[in-house]
Amino acid sequence: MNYSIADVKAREILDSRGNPTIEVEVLTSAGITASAAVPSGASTGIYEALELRDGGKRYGGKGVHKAIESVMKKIKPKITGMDARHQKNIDATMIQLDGTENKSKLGGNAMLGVSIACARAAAASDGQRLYEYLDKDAALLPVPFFNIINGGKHAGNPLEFQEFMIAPTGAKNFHEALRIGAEVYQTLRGQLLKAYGKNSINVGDEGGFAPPIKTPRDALDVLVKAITEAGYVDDVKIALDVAASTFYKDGFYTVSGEKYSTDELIELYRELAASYPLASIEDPLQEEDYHGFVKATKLIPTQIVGDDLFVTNPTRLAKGIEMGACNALLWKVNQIGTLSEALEAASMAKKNGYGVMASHRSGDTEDPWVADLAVGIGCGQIKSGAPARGERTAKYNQLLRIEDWLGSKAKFPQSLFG
Ligand code: 2PG
Ligand code: MG
Repeated sequence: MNYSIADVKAREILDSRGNPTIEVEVLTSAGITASAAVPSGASTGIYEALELRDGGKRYGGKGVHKAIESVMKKIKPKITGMDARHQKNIDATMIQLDGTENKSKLGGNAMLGVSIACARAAAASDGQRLYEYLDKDAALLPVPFFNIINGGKHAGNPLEFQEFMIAPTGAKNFHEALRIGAEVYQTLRGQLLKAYGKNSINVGDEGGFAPPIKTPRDALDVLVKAITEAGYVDDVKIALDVAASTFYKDGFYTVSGEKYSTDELIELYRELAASYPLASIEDPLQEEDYHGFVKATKLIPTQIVGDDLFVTNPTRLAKGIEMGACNALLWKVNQIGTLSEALEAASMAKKNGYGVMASHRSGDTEDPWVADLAVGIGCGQIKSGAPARGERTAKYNQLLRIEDWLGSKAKFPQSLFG
């Protein structure tokens, strides 16, 4: 079997927000073709790998012709002839070629497309699925965290907190978790329609509802009501992605018209954790405040997930581990730009007792590779938005398939959060 890379192609496609993004195709000399589409965030951390965009008039400046040029003119000549299985070499070659801290020369988007497409080509060459290529013994499906109320930069409502998620931690397996999530989502839809009228069932970028709710407590009350009516009080926990950098300014956080210091905001989380079945809080503070995160991790009795703080960057994560900031990593491969570096971050997190939650982006595509990766690394947690909208269900449906393929070997976390 010949694994060498014979050709690389790149094209501009649209993401779920209607913005352009890059899709890369890798062809091996054995005739295997594999592709990967690259997602894109809205609440992007300032330390993320740079998305190379064209500027100018076309697509409001968001075109990706420059990223395509990176792939075709710079990356392709270097990786043609390389063994598609040699992921680390391929990624290291791109990192060297780029030569910048934040992948601004080639573009993190260009590099990620190549990186994932190579992994897929290698897997397909061996007749393997992507998750089993990463680990032939992979069998752990993740608990899904469904973002069913959207706020922040993902919606047009007044909520500052970005994501209100439900996690069916009491489910026996993945398909039951998905069903519970979908039932609560539909129950919530009915309740919102009754309580707030038609406008409240418009959805945000990740498929969650964006009702005209003003405070985090109101949103949490609405969630609890839906979970209760759907009959899953014992099976469903709640999680937040606050994305606090988006409402932080000059030392203060503004929530529902009130200013909070770091300590006051931590106190608010403690109160929320005492009143609601809160299991996980992502980015409770702004992305530069390592010391605040250390305090938050000590004082708040939930999983504390670092997204904009760590940006899936092994160096930033190592600092967090050293200091005791967070106890979980949000794992977004496009934040760092290559599969190898993302795998390094995930294994560093695991080795140090940190949880790992695999994640989509708010601007995503119908490509479900993150579902395979979540199973491949056996992280046990994933967030991919609401159980609705094609680019979100693409990931959940892929997890259903993987569960099916694994058959009796499939496992599901039985004691996530106790
Ligand atoms: C997040 C994500 C995904 P974005 O903050 O975790 O839900 O949003 O892709 O906009 O960064
Ligand atoms: Mg986040």
